[in-house]
Amino acid sequence: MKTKQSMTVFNLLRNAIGLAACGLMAMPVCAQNADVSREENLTRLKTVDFQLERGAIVSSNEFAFIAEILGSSITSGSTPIPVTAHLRVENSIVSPWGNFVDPVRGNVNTPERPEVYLHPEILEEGVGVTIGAQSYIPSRRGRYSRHISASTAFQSDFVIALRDGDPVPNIQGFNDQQNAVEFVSDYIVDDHIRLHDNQVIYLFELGTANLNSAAADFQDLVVIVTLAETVEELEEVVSGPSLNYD
Ligand SMILES: [Ca+2]
Repeated sequence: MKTKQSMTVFNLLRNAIGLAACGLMAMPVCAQNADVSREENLTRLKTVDFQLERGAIVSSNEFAFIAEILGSSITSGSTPIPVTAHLRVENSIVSPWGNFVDPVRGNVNTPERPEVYLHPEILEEGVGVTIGAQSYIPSRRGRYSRHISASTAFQSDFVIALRDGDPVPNIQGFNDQQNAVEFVSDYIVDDHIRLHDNQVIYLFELGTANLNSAAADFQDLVVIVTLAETVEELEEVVSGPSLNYD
C-alpha cells in the first residue's frame, strides 16, 4: 500500500517531470500548467489491489481501467510496418484502436497517437484484462501477411511488464529506432520506473522471434494501463490535459 506521504512524493516527482519536460520541449500546453490537472487526478486515485497473473491484470476488487498506447516503432528495412492491438476483457474482445486483423485501418504504428481507451463499465473482481498485439509484413500487391503476435495473457518472453520501482529497461532501438526507454521517459525518476501503484506498462516485441537478436527492441508497441475504483475517477484523468495529450 502506498502511504499518504509517498503519494505526495509521487505527486511532486510527477510534477517535476512535467516541468522538466516543459523546459526541454517548450510545448505550448506547459504555459498554463495544463499538465498538472491530469497528473493530480492520477495521483488522487485510491490504490486498487491488483496482480499480474502471467501478465493479465486481475483485481481482487471491482475496478475500472484506461489503456493508452504510448508508442509503436517497428520497421522492415527502413519502412514502418503495421501493428494492430486490442484488449480482451474477461471473454470479450474490445477494439478501440481499429480492427485487429486490418493492418491498414487498424494500424497503430502511426505518427498520430491513438486515442486513450476508457472502458465504460466497472468490472467485477477476478475479471482479467489483457492486451494482444500483432505485426504485419508486406506481401504481394500491397497486401500484408501476419508476422508476430503477442499477448499479455501469457507469461511470454515477447512482453515485458513494468511496475513502479522497476529498473529502467536498457534495450537499444533497432536500426536507428528510439530506445525502449524513450517511450517511457515520462515515467522515469532516478533511473527507475515511477508509476502509480494502479499502473502497468507493457513493452511488446513484435519484430523478431529471436529475442537475442539486436532486432528485439521491445518498443514495437508500448501500452500503459491505469486502474481505478470507479469509471468517474478515470474520466477525470482522461479529460485533464497533459503533456502527452494536448
Ligand atoms: Ca522496434
